[in-house]
Amino acid sequence: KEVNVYPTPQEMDVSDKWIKIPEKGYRIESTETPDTDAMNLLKQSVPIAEQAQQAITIGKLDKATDEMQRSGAYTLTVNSNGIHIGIYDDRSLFYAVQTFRQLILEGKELPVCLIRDYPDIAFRGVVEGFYGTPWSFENRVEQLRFYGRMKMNTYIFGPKDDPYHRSPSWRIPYPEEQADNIRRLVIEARKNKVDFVWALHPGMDIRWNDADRQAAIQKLESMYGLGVRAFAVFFDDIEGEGTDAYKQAAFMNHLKKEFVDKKGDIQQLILCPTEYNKDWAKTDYLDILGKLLDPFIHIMWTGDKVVSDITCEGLQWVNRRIGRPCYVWWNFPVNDYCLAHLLMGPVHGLEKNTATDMHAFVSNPMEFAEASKVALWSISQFTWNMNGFNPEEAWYKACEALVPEAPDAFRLFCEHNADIGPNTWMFFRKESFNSDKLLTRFWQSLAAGTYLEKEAAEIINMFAQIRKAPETIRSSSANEQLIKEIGPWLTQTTNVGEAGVEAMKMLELAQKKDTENCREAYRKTRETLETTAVFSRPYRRGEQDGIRSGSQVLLPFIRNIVQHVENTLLTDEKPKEKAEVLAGSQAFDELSCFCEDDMVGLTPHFPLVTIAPGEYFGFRIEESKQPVALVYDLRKSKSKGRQFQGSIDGKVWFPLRQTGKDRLDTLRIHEPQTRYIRCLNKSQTEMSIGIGRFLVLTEPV
Ligand code: LTM
Repeated sequence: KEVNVYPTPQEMDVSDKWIKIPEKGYRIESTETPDTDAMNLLKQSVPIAEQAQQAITIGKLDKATDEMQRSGAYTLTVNSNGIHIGIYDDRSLFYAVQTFRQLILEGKELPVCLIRDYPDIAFRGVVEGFYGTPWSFENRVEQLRFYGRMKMNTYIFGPKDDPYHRSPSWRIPYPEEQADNIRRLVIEARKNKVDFVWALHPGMDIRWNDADRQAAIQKLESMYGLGVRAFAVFFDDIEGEGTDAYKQAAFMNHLKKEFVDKKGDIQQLILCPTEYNKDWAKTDYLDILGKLLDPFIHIMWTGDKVVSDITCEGLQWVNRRIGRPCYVWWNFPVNDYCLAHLLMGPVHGLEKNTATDMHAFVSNPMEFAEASKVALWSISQFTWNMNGFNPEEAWYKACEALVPEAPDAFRLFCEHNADIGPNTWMFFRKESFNSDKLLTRFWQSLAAGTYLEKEAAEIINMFAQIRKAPETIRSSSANEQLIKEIGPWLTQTTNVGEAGVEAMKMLELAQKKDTENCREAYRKTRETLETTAVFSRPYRRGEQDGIRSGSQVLLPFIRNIVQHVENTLLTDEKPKEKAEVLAGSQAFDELSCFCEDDMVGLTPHFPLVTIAPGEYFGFRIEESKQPVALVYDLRKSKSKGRQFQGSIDGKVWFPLRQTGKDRLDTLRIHEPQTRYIRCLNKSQTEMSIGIGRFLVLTEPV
């Protein structure tokens, strides 16, 4: 008989004795008026009857040590005399019942146990703060229920693409239907003991005057009217007037004095600063906030970079400057900067000794609410009980909780959909972590001249399982929302599995020197790889470069196998020429190219470099490929004087459509014979550029 409670309680002493839940159930004896939501939950778990012999007693915690004086702290004792729950507040009873529910075995038995439990971090949860399609009302209701179950107590509403959250419509109240949805969400949040925090994002067009101060208070008033009792103001990702630290501090203090203090029942007031990570904090901005901001106001922080690990050292650095423990906004598993990827892997990169260095920890998720639960599950464990958190174990359990009908298939899917791909933040997460050793050993041996037969059989079997997993998930999971969200990646994972199976068959034939059949298998492998590639086309927004699965380990392995066969048996299939960097500036001497089945590009070069007038960087595409579109993301690059050009022969250049001021965009390439692509400094002055992404999507000729 196993006892599993999530998040893992701080102290749990479980004996091997089990007691039967009495048929008549329990009567309740409470010194407090017990929380109604917790009681409803309890009634769903065991029969409650006034006449029952056995009692569930509920009382205030006595001898409450510091950690037991935190909202949500509880004790739970189960023995043959009955059940006792010790509570600090209403949240405590709700959480005790959540734990109690997990102890019950098949509705009949309970282990004799003693649990003493409390959160490591006071405020834990989610900031819906991504760019992209905001979560639906239904998604949010389900999330709030999930947070209740996982003992997370904070949900911050701040989706970048909600017009009433951000400039220019932040001054306008929500239309009736949306307002009503928020009202209902606040009620749902309350039922689940979650603080619903509504965030305002006024920085793009705020004027630091009475009218806008008034407009902000009026907007908060309208949200207060919908039941909201916790607020945030975001000043992230803005430029100009709005970024002034003195003005922001004065504005926030005004909200504190004129709104929060007057209301008297506001739970939280939070600021997301403009310099919200160490990489960007190069001025005295944070010190000013630290000195001037009312201590009631908490300050958000994403870490050393926009997307980065959370370390003790990093948190202490910012805390010294802001004069209070920061409010962590963790940018994981958000994927709005790497839309081709789903981030379904384990949660790594959170240092365990950080509890006292933060006031709160909220995670920014993907626009896919259900899929985000894999990471959120782990985040609930980490924030509740850091020492009890084990990333692999939590991930393993999360997959089971989300797709209980086919946990192994879902784990396999998640394992091969964890890579982030090249990104500006150089944030890396391991993918295919259970198969990379086998694949590396096999490939290294093959490259050195030995074909490992037993391992080849294992690998073909592994690819066959990968190919099958998506269908198993689709046909067995009852979670329709999840299937809808991850649908394109399910299809892509099948394609990758198929390409792997074909490649391994081809390699076996190559080993047998069966040229004819090997060539046939080679064609099939290439075709399957092209399916993978075609499927990776941009599909939603400008910066999206497709649907990527298995991009870190599986696809590079398959490509290696194809190249190996081209270099050994099918030498006539070898591509005539390779893609090549064009570096018309010494600054770019270190650039290199990458080639995939459906794209050619420059590997990212994040440090900013200066390019003089007339200088350029770019690349030449292999003859076997036809360019379709240029995708770029150039950090800190000004658009003025910058021109994207194409050429057929490398001598005569023509402009690709010149775009506006976007840092990132996708340009169609209309001339199929284009072989050369570059970005030229056509201006009379130097410009600085960092290359996040500069690549061309291709099709076979
Ligand atoms: O991280 C912050 C404070 N702001 C934005 C988020 O809205 C966005 O989701 C993440 C990830 O791209 N990066 C940001 O800069």
